[in-house]
Amino acid sequence: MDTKLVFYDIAMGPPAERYNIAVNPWKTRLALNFKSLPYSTNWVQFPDVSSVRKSLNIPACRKFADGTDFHTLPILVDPTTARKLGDSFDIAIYLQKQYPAGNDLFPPQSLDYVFSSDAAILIPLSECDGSEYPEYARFNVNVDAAFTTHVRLMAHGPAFDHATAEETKAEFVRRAGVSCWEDLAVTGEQREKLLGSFREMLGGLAKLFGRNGPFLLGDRANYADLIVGAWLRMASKTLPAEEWKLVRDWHGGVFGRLHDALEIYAAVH
Ligand SMILES: N[C@@H](CCC(=O)N[C@@H](CS)C(=O)NCC(=O)O)C(=O)O
Repeated sequence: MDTKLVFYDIAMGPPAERYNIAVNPWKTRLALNFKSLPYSTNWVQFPDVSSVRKSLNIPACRKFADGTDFHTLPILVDPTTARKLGDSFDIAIYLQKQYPAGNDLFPPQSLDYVFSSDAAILIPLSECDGSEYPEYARFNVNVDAAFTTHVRLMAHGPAFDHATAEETKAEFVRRAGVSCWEDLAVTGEQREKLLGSFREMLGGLAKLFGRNGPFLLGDRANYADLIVGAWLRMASKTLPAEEWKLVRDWHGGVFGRLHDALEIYAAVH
């Protein structure tokens, strides 16, 4: 029997140029590589996420604002234990407990970061089970809220697979309650303002990264670095190049350094 872990990620772009941008699957991929665990990727086209998740009998862990199920990835299946998990934070905890050898995802540390904003989040975020590693759970929720509040900056970035592009765009338009894809673009003064807010938010986060860096605890990464790193991966692929360059350089270059230092855990298997 093949005992490799099976990881479900969202495939963007046409098959020959497939790439991955989704933040929560990125958290899982970084964690799998960080722990040097053998796994294979099952690539799922964006419109197929719901049916794949349902076919594995994994309940939705997220809901749309109207209360209906929002089926998401990542999913991890472990053939050795027959466990199936459908939330990136649960997956990270499982990996640490089931495979404690090697790099530690959750070394004790205080992660004193709280994000608050009046800006609405279009699709509510999941609850994060804080019963284990509560510092990390709270950090995950706050970092997700902080970036999600600015995610419209990244909305027009991805190049979709031609075969599914129209369906994918239509779904984003439906969720946003706008009338066409172009309405989702943030431009001009509105963009400048949102970029300014993004910079300020990142300034708060940058304070947690000590002078030594590149990681929160110095030269060894942990899951909190991977959470931020996953958002940076998504930003790097979806922001216009000149804006990604700004993000890398803001606040003394802390996020460019973090992104680059995590490159060793970003291999796509
Ligand atoms: N709390 C979940 C959230 C997962 C989530 O929101 N996944 C997004 C990608 S980052 C997704 O699958 N989206 C599918 C869609 O938008 O249809 C987790 O951490 O795994």
